[in-house]
Order: sequence, then C-alpha cells, then structure tokens
Amino acid sequence: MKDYVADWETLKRTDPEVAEAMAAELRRERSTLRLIASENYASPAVLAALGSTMNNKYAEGYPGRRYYGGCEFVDVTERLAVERAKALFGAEHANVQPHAGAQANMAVFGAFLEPRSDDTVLALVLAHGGHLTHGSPVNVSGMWFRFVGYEVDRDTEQLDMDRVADLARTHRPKVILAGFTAYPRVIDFAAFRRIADEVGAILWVDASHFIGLCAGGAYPSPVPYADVVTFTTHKTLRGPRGAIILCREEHAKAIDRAVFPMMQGGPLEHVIAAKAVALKEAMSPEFSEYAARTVRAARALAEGLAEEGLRIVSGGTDSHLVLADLGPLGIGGKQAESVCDEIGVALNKNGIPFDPKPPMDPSGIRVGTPGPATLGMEEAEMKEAASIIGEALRHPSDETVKRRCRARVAELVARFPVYPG
Ligand code: DSN
Repeated sequence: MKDYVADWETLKRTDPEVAEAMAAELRRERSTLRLIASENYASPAVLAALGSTMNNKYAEGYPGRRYYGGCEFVDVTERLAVERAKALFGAEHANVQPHAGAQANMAVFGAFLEPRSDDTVLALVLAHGGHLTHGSPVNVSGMWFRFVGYEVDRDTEQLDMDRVADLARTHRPKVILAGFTAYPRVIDFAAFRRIADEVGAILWVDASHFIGLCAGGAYPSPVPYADVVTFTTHKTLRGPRGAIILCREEHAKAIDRAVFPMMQGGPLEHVIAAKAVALKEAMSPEFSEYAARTVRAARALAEGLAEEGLRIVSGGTDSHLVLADLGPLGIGGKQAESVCDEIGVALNKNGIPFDPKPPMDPSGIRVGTPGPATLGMEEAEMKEAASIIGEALRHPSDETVKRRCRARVAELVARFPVYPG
C-alpha cells in the first residue's frame, strides 16, 4: 500500500469537470505574470501536505489535549508547526490553528475586547491601506467594536507617528493595530510600542503581507515589539492558505481560548501540516535570498513604473508591494486592471490615500513581487514588466499594442517556468 493517496489520474477519471478547471488554473498560472502582492506559489511539498489524509481527522483542542482519539500524528505535525513558528520568529507562543487571516484577527478581538462596548481599537483606515477586518463598517470588526482611524500624511503618504500618538492620547484605545495591506514602507514598530506603553494599550501587528520578508530578514520583525502578531501563511510566507497567531506568553491562554472554542471548531490539520512544511522552508538560506530578491524586485518595479509615467505613492517601497497612482496616464484603476488582465498581467486596482475616486474604480493599482521573486525574477524582469504595463496602459484601446504586450508577457513568463516538470 502506498504512503500517500492523493491521485490526479483518479480525479481526472471520476470528476473531469473539476479536474479540467484545476488544470486550467495551472495553465493560467503558467501563462500569467503574477503581480498580485498577496499571492505566491506554494512549493510542491506544501501542496503535498495539503492533499494528505490529515484532511480526514477531527482534532478539536490542542496537541495532547484533544476532544477526539487518534490524534497522535496530527499532534506531531501541529507541534512541529508551533515549534517552528516560535523558532523562526523568536516568539514566546504560537497558535497555528486559525483557518484564515480574518479568523486570526477575530481571535484577537475575542481575546482582548468586549463586543459592543466602549473598548476602542486605533487602526489605519481602510482607504489608506488598512484591511476589511481592521474596523470596516461592513465587517464584524467594525460592527461590534469601536474603531478610531489614523491616516497617512497627505504630503508624504507615509505614517506620521506624532499623529498616531495624539490620537492614542485622545481616545485611549485598548488595542493599537499596525500592519496593513497596501502600505509599501517600513513600519516603525518601536514607535508603535512606545505609544502603546504610554496609553496602556495592547500592540497588535497584522503582519500578513510582509511576514515572509521578516522571516527572510528583508523587513523589520514586529515580534520583539508587539503583544500579538497575526499573519496569513500564503502571501510572502509562501505556505498554504491559513494563518498563525504569535503572542507573548502572558496572552497565550487568552489567544488559544479565543481561537478554540470561541471562534473555530475543528482545526484543519492538513493545512497545519502544510504550515509546518512552509515554516521549515522559510528557515532556509534560499528563502532569505527570495525575501531579499522580493524587495529588490519591488524597488525596480516602482522605478520602472515611475519611468512609465505613473506616480508612485509615498515615493517608493521598502517591501514587496508598490502602490501606483494612474492619474498621470488618465486611466482609472478598473480599466487598468482589466487591460492588464487581457495582456496576461494579474494585478489589482487599489485606492490611493485621499483618493477622489470610488473603491470600485479607484485611482491606483497595487502590484507586488513575491510571486515573480519565487520564480527567480530579478530587477531586469521587473523593469521589463513595468515597460509592458506602461505601454498597455498608455494605449488601453489599441488591440495591436495589446497583442504586442501579450507576446512580451508570454516571452517573459516562458523564461521562468511555474511548477516545471
Ligand atoms: N486579500 C488580501 C490582500 O490582497 O491584501 C488581504 O486579505
């Protein structure tokens, strides 16, 4: 009998519709330049763990204290994931069970805040790079908890820590939240810590976007400063879809209780096994090279887009992502995203700080380099990508230009095969 059961040939035979969609997705990934800042390519080893029989196991509870029998092997992988997360980030405690970033963030609310009370969270507003789960009125965070928003500075488009401090003194938040989805610069975690200490707040960092860069030493780590750090495992960290919470030992019980039983039921043990695999990969020298390459590539992409006439929000990037204002090209974010889609470049429309346009057709695009860096692309390739994007966006209705751009994308991606073999 084989040790591993996931079987592509059987799937193709028993469910050709699903198998064909899966194969088409792989073909799409192979023929598209992936510039969505939050996406990446998990390794075949991570994907193998996801397709394992650990999917079949119920394991409510934590290793060594489960509500079901037969957990001895999922205990092994969950303990490995916990120990690797703690070692990789120098954290006192890790909970590897959150199904996704939103659930990890909900657990922070569950651990530290009373719903529908005066408990206040100070967080970056969504329109300046925050996240839906950081207090948006259409998300449970904003429905159940009181949020006060800070903004980036209008001139620099970067955080102004004096203003954050002023707001903290005025509103005395219980939790201060740093860590964003569309903020390209380094975050001053030490300054956030000082402000949190001054007003007696918990410092929470949502590191979902840049945690892989921290693992590889290419971006400052929030772990020494924050009470609690949440992050997704599939973005720059390049693992399975899911999330992890790191915290100081003093908060461990509250966080564990908030994940299970407060917010979740059975943990996804196949995903936790895949998290363990990804965390081990992130300890390798190759991963540090990837992290450094990601930032180098993003800087080159920002420079290239600026040369093409786009305005780079905040003037550059220190991370894996670039926010670019399309205003100078006279095209909106919605059309830009769709033109790029047509030529085989996957990116997303995005609001820019103080955006006069609506969220469904904002003034900007967000691009990122974790995917290209995983494939080995460097600055030269990102300059080429910027040149292609610039050409297409200057001529959004010209089919000849779009055909030429599509061919240039095809030539570029062909040199960096996705899951070769
Ligand atoms: N959807 C993620 C992103 O693209 O940033 C955040 O959850």
